[in-house]
Amino acid sequence: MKTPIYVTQPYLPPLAEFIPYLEKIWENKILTNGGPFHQQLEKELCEYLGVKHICLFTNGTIALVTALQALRINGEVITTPYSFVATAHSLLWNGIKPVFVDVDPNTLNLDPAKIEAAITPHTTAIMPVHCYGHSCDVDAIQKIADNYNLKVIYDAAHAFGVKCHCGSVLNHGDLSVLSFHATKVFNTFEGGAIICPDAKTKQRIDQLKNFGFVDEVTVVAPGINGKMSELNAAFGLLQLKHIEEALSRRREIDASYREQLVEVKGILCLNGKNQAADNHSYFPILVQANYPISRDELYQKLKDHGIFARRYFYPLISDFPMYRSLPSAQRDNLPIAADAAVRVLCLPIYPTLDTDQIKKIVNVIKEVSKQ
Ligand code: T4K
Repeated sequence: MKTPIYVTQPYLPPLAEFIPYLEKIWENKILTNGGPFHQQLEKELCEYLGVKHICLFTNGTIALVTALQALRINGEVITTPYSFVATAHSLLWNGIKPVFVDVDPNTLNLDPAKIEAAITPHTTAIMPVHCYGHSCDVDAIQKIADNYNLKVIYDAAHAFGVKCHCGSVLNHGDLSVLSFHATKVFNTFEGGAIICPDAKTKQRIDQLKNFGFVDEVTVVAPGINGKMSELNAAFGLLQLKHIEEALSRRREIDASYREQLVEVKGILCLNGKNQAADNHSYFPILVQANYPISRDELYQKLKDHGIFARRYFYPLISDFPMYRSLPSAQRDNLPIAADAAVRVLCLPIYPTLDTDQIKKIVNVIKEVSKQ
């Protein structure tokens, strides 16, 4: 029996280290509603990430939905088709029309050069994604937002710990949204967060994630229940103690793939351009036309060897039934994203992936290239 190798595996610290946290919860009987672990995790994450304020959530999707509510976004929002469906779904949940704009061929992030042409009198915001933890062109996007008086909400689900030229990438835009899902670099089983620049915005977001309550008898908005529980927050605190070793192992795996794949014709390894700190959350490769088989054939070949690489992000969001009739979803509007979606393959990367497993994955890719 071959042991399957998945695209990722959650980082789990030694179980014994989690017991004291559970004992504390059993002792004080606070399970949720902004308890002590929730507060401590907010504080420690602000310090670790280098951000001013953070609001913890049950997951990244509810955080995205709430971020849009917090800034009272409506009308049309410019976004990328090349992401996980939650990005655009958060717009539909708010009754907002997504307007898809094509991506940059080098980063596969929203192409700032194509944003202006998509702006209409109904546009209120831009929602870019730091895809794979590779930073968007934050300066160019901000310039456009300033010129047209638009808000910017970054879907930073992949960008935990990523730094660009001026510190944490999470400080750009009006808000940034993180995911702490099991498959992410930093996980709390399920979880998410909104990074915000000032205490007033944090207060509004904290109200919105708690039904809109201000106090026992005052409700100021039709809020949702998006609070992170004490169990998840406690796990996050423990994860944070191990984050450096997890990131450093990811860095080694990334370097090892690059070194071994550099000479394989037709395989292009994507990377974050000029970032001050990467998190190596994914290892995306593009299968080019001069590789002997197609991306889907390579995906299948790896699967036959028990290697479950994933086609993130295929299909494009704009191809799903609830989006495909939008004018901006049409193929001729999104040629770069459409091409990337049929070429990309995310190879397994996670801290416990060992050298032999990496070799096995690389060998399948190399063997094909010798055909
Ligand atoms: N924005 C962006 C750009 C996102 O990528 C995401 C989530 C969001 C927003 C929304 O954030 P959340 O609401 O999820 O916090 C996964 C994740 O479910 C999803 O969180 C993530 N993006 C997306 C890119 O990937 P799937 O359908 O690929 O997950 P799944 O269950 O197939 O897992 C992939 C592999 O991971 C499995 O083959 C095995 C391994 N795995 C997975 C889980 C859940 C484990 O080993 N243990 C586990 O518990 O969506």
